[in-house]
Amino acid sequence: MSTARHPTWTCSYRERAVLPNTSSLAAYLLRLIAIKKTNLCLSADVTTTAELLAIAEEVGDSICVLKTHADIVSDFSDRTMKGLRDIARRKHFLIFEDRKFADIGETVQKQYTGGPLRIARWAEITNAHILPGPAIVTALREAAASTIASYNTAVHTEITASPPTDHDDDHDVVPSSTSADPLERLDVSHAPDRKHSVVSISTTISTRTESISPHPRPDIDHDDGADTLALLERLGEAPYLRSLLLLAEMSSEGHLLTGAYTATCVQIARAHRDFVMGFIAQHALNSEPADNFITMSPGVQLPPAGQKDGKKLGDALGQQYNSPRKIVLEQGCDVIIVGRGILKAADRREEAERYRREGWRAYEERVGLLKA
Ligand code: S5P
Repeated sequence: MSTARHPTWTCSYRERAVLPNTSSLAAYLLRLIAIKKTNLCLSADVTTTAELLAIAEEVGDSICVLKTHADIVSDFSDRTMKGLRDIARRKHFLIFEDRKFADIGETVQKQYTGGPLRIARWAEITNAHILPGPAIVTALREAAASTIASYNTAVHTEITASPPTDHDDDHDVVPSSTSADPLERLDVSHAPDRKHSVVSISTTISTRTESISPHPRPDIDHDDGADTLALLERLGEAPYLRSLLLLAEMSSEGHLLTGAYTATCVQIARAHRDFVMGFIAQHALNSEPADNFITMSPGVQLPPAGQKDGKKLGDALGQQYNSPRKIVLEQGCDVIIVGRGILKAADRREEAERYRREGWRAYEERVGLLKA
């Protein structure tokens, strides 16, 4: 597969945000990456809510995406979802639930929206194998659309209080919420002990749908000297939209996602550009002029600080590691996914920064912003 010279290879993340065929969520992510100067995704493979929220808080400033395995979190609950969403909003990153769906359409819809995890509700990104055929994508897209339709509403809560009474202190102040985050809005409707007799609530509902014609954002896309915080402020919250990554290659030794399988994966993605943001793969897979898929790559590790790249790294269970430089500069991938490389470090914040710097430098070198 000849992918090395595709134009996206040398395009900046900012330039790619405005290419045709870029969904709003992909454009948001590309701008987020450009503003925070990070193409690092943390794979937060921890087993309790406390650990998950702690690591998100600790490295949130250094990442563009936080990847979860919700099914290994022993006490996963609404508190986990809300906590994660809250940190994602404050620290500006997207959430990717690494669910690796691989069943028939009817089943994946239920797995995506229901059960104890309700993934579609809190994770902007998830992923799927194409083993069952292309209907897995249409099924997940349909489920995402209905989740968006039920939650992505602009809720205007208007309070009409009766004339003041002696019991005014009993009136809660009900916050008016127009947050893009349904978990936030749910809180408003569940506020305790509301005095229903004196409060009337009117709700306006509107829905947004995903578009693959990116909207120009001159306030972000042109350098006017604004600093990172100001740009993040302008970027705003992530839109309440959903996107899918297809597993086109794996990092593990002897995996079967090769050749014709990988090529079929790309074809399926092209038929669903509004929903499929890109791939989990070890190489960039853009090859047709209209392609602007984002490749996220796991199996990334650095040798300990101070040591040079040496022998090939791996674990005892088939995982194979490459350096950020190899993955981004030589293989043209867009986001590096790092788990144990950061999770096992003594200073995880500092280690995340080391990976961020390496990944960013490799990107700058690839697109010609930095000389080798
Ligand atoms: O091919 C793959 C695809 C994925 S999503 N290889 C992977 O390792 N992953 C995931 O990336 C894996 O499930 C794990 O969550 C993470 C890699 O973790 P690490 O500790 O090896 O960096």
